[in-house]
Amino acid sequence: MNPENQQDIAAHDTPPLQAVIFDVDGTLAETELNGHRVAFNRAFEEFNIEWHWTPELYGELLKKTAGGKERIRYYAETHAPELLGRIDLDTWVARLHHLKSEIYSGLVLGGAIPLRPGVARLIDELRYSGIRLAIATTTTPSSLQSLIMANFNYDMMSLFEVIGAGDLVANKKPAPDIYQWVLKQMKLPPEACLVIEDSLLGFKAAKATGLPTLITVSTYAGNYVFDGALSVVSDLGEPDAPAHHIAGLPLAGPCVDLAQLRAWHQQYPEASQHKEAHLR
Ligand code: XBP
Ligand code: MG
Repeated sequence: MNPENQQDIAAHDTPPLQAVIFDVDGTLAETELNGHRVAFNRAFEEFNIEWHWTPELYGELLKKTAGGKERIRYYAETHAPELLGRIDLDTWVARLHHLKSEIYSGLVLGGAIPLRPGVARLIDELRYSGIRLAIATTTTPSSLQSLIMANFNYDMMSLFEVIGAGDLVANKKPAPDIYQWVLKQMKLPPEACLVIEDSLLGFKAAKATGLPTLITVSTYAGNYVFDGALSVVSDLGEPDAPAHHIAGLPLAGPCVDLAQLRAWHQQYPEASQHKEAHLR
């Protein structure tokens, strides 16, 4: 098929871009290393538990589990199985995680976690262009609220029309549940949306929902293959701090803007099937 025909079919098949759905951790900000990880460790100290999650160990845990309570439970299962016999295990995990979330909020409200390059710029442009905005994250709503309060002039409810967060769904990423929940609230088909994700677990969740996905690789993303992503870039970029293209459809300018998102989106689903979308 010649490229012109291919473009015609893609343009015909793909509805116009109506909504952008953002992941949070690793996508809006690098929250894991100096935010969540530090908060977990401080909570362990306050609970007198001799656990310490080093940057390397935390990276391994991120590959296995999304969700803070799930991460604590996974670590208990693999490193402290004696804890599993506690009759109050669920309450204990919930209390520990609640403390961790309070500590995390304190860190981000203190300014410890800035947004990644281009995030505020792109969100502003999308808002003013009438693109609908949503969140799909495993993070606890109070932690998200703190991150937004610390970094935006708006509260999260006025920035995002739909917020899929925390324990709203039974199965966290890589299960598609949170993305399916968001689409249901927005009454949109997946092809009318574009997701921005940073990790393999998040990408799997979006892909399983049939959502066109841009990857902005985060610190903990690792050397993964994001097979089927529209494009893979280092970050969203700023005019004076260009993003780097890594794989998939090319990045036309120094940064990701609405015109670029629309151009990529119009090439879905063909783009999602080509085998170029690999991290090199
Ligand atoms: C992020 C996570 C979260 C955070 C902690 O995944 O896995 O669990 O590490 O959040 P994603 P909570 O970016 O795919 O949403 O402790 O609030 O659960
Ligand atoms: Mg993420």
